[in-house]
Amino acid sequence: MTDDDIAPDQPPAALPDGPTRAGFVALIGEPNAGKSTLLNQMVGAKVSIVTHKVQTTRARIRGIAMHGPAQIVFVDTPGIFRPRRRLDRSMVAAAWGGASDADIVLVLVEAHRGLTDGTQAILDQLVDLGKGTPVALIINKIDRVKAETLLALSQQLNEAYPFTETFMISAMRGHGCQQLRGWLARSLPESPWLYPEDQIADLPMRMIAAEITREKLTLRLHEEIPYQLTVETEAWEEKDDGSARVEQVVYVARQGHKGIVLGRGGETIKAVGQAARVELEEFMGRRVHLFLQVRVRENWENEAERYDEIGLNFRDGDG
Ligand SMILES: Nc1nc2c(ncn2[C@@H]2O[C@H](COP(=O)(O)OP(=O)(O)OP(=O)(O)O)[C@@H](O)[C@H]2O)c(=O)[nH]1
Ligand SMILES: [Mg+2]
Repeated sequence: MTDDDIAPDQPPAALPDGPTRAGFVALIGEPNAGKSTLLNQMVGAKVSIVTHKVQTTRARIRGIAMHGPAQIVFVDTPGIFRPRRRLDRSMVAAAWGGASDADIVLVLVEAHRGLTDGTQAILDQLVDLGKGTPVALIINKIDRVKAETLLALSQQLNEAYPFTETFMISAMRGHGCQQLRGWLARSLPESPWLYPEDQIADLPMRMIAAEITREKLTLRLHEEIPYQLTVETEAWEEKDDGSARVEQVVYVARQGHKGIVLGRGGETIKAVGQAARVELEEFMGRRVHLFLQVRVRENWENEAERYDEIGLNFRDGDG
């Protein structure tokens, strides 16, 4: 058994004798760096959606991990990039908000891409944030490169920014994650725990459900369509038999997108609904009846209510 083989479902430990620690650890980095994958790995459950496409995460998502006397609250954030649309600006603002509210910041960099212009821009802006928060470098996806390249990359990145600590990990495979977790647990401030110790996420269930559906849509749809839709849970009804009846709306920006999301004879939306339902049932541990509807709403990206629903600040998007 390696350090990383710790079962996520082990029984809760007895209350520790020493002081408890707790705090927020923000994950920031370019889109696709693996922030959500790392959060899920740390929490031991899929709390934040993951796809191979950039700009998957849209808002701040908290996942909670216990480590001995420490409660580590991971804050997943949208990738940081040069924003063009209102939605982009709100997303990037949410990411920086996550960083500035955190006790510890983790900057994720992809091992095979190294110090990109995008990462350099993030480091430049981190310097401006300058408030003495520990910032650790996380070189992720080490499974994609030869070990010999990592030392030079670490040196180059540490010359670009005075990181408190450097970790080389594979968020997907879990390599290096136990060391990172241990360091975080030791570095957080002494504090009472912020959540009940069996809580793993801080996001309403209807939002988690909408995110799961958006993940399935993003995986199935191409080009700009995933970026121009949003999903909301409109109704949630608990049934007597213990199941839940969940109604969701997919807002698309163009009439033409509606047909694509539905697919021929409705086959695309049907497959999306099925995949989302299976995952939601797994997450909740009970049966779900999921109903999806697609509505055209050309201007959803300029409606404050849509932003509220996904936990973004509409005003942050003011150009
Ligand atoms: N090979 C490899 N792939 C990884 C690793 N970590 C994440 N990935 C993959 O990288 C892609 C992006 O992962 P995400 O976790 O969605 O990345 P993100 O930083 O949250 O992306 P945004 O939400 O778009 O900002 C997915 O296809 C992951 O499976 C890793 O350690 N190794
Ligand atoms: Mg993400």
